[in-house]
Amino acid sequence: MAGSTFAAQQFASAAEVSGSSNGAQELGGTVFNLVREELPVNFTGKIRMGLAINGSIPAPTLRWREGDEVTIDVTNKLSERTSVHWHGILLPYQMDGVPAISFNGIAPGETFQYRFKVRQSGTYWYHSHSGLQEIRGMYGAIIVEPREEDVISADRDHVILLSEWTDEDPMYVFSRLKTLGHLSAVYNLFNLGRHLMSPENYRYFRLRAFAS
Ligand SMILES: [Cu+2]
Repeated sequence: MAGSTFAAQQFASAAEVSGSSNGAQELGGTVFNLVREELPVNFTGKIRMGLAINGSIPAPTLRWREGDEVTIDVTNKLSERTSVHWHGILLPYQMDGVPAISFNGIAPGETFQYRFKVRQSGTYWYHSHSGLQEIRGMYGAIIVEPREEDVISADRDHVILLSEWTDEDPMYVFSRLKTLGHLSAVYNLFNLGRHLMSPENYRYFRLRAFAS
């Protein structure tokens, strides 16, 4: 079908030019070093500066284990402040990573140490909570393995992480969002790029997962 061909081409070309066809690297254990810096990317035929963690967009997948204490050093090599929000993770508020709530963010050149006990299992994600850095690439998956035996067994474990990319300055896109009447979209930053387009340009994706 035309729709699925379009989807395949989009993913293939994006993977080719960004050199990330193998997906994000996976980091496991209890001690992590995450370095944030700019990275030239080419998702559309034009080179733009994205924001990477350890040279990767999406950011590395973090694999934790329920009950472990994890220590995560986040070093900011950007020229602006940054932060990490551990989305959906139960933790002390000082570790939540939202600037202006529990800390001022991580200044350029600074390293902030997050440390907390992992009290749950499942699939989560993390992202920058500073400005619109998330739109420019700062998001990644978290997998927390259960302490006891996993009730769901699988031969292979794959992470599918969907996102959008815009060549526009995310601040410009955000300012336009408010004039388009899609109020709910204001809260859904991942939809920024889509709402610049007219509905007839929307694309729908169907994902199939199977093992052979
Ligand atoms: Cu979040």
